[in-house]
Amino acid sequence: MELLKRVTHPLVVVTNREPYIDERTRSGIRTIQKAGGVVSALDPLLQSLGGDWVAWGSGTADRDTAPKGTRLVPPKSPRYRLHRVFLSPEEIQGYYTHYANQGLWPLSHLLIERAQFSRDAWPIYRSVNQKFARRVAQQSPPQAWVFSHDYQLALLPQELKKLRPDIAIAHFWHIPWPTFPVFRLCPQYQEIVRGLLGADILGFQTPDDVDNFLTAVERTVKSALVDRDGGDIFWQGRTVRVRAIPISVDVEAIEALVESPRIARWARGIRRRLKASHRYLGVSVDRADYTKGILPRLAAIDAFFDRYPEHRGQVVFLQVVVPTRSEVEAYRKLFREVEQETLRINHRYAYGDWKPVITVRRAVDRARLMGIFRAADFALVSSLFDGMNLVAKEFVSAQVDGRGVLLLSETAGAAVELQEALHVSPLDPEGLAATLHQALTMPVSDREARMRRMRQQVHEHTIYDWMAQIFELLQEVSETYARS
Ligand code: GDG
Repeated sequence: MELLKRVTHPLVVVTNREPYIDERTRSGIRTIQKAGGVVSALDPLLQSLGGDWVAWGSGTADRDTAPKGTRLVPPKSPRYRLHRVFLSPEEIQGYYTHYANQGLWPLSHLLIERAQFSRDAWPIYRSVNQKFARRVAQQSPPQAWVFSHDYQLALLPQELKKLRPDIAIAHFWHIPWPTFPVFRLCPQYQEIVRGLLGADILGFQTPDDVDNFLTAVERTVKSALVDRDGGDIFWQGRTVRVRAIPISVDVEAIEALVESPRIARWARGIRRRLKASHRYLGVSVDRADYTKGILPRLAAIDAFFDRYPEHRGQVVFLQVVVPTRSEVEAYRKLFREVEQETLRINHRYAYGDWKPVITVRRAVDRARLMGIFRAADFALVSSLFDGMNLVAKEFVSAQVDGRGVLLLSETAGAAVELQEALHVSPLDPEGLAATLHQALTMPVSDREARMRRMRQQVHEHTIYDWMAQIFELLQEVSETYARS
């Protein structure tokens, strides 16, 4: 892998969630591998390079398999070290459930009224970030490269820099960075900004996120010098490089998956059945999160069948809704509401053997999911706000036959790059319904041309290009350190 050559220092990855979770089951301990985009890209890299990964040990058997926190992974053919940070129930509540998921998450997605910052949660968030920093400092070889992630660990860069100034730190913020008047609503906004400035490289998904962050720094840290054009911040004798580095997917791995005989056969089977009944398949896949706009999307589907009755009996809409963060009431409520809405729509329109909406309420095997993306005629991504949205890029990657249409919220980060998608406003059900009608009646040549251009885009900007950009910047930082 070309990428391997770019990693010239020992690599330490830090995420909230661990790549391998050990769970206690009736038949013994089972290791589950997380299948998110970041994990599935970084895991093979660490498997080739060796190295260290620090994460919260959240599995029920994590303490059994690694009493001191460290174990070798993957379990069957160990290639790198996974260091688990164990958290008490109070720490989980304060750090994860409250401060990160009920505070920073909704605020960063501009859902101000959902954001709650309890006084008690903040010191816990801070101390868990310090705990992570101590663990990373302990495990990192001299002059290591640390690649840390996201809003759960906003204070980690600063805490780590204090302990280990020799380490080059790249921190990637996966979710949107809101405008300053919104971000200022976080009672600890100054601490969060300063916490992140401990990094040498700060990666965001879009140029707007970078802009918003630079403004937050200008307004918060008066002694910092901000070069808006270059994206560099000079502060306390250091340079922080702030860049838009949009995350992507492993397009070739997805293509290989959907072209594998088993999945290709399965996708063909779906298509044959659809053709036999003259039907189109639409798909959407989300964690059951209020930022993903699932309820407004269902309202749009309702409007679609109401406005365009000619599509009744012809279009089947498959939505995969994966339970997530069920410790937060808002998430449990949403899950119930999606179910009720689906029932209502199906009750209103279904007839004979046709049901307009099929909901799968659990995680689907990744290979099959990609097979569904290949077979689908259109995908509907209608997030209210989204840092990027990998589903949009996965759908494009899986469309090896090149005929599907992507309807994509213009407020998802992915819309910046996927210009040939049909952009929709997530809060305009009528407009979304009209765009859906347009997608289904568009000439095939038009659909193919759009998909071709989007496929070219994902081929030119893969997850490996994303990592390569981070590593290139880390190299720059290490060279500067070596000179000073
Ligand atoms: C955050 C940001 C940003 C979903 N259901 C199943 C399943 N998935 C996989 C998808 C995709 C991933 O989970 C979801 O990624 P998204 O990007 O759509 O959304 P978030 O989880 O909110 O991620 C987001 C991302 O970080 C990366 O920077 O794009 O904006 O919010 O890979 O395919 N995978 C399987 N079964 C499922 O049922 N196997």
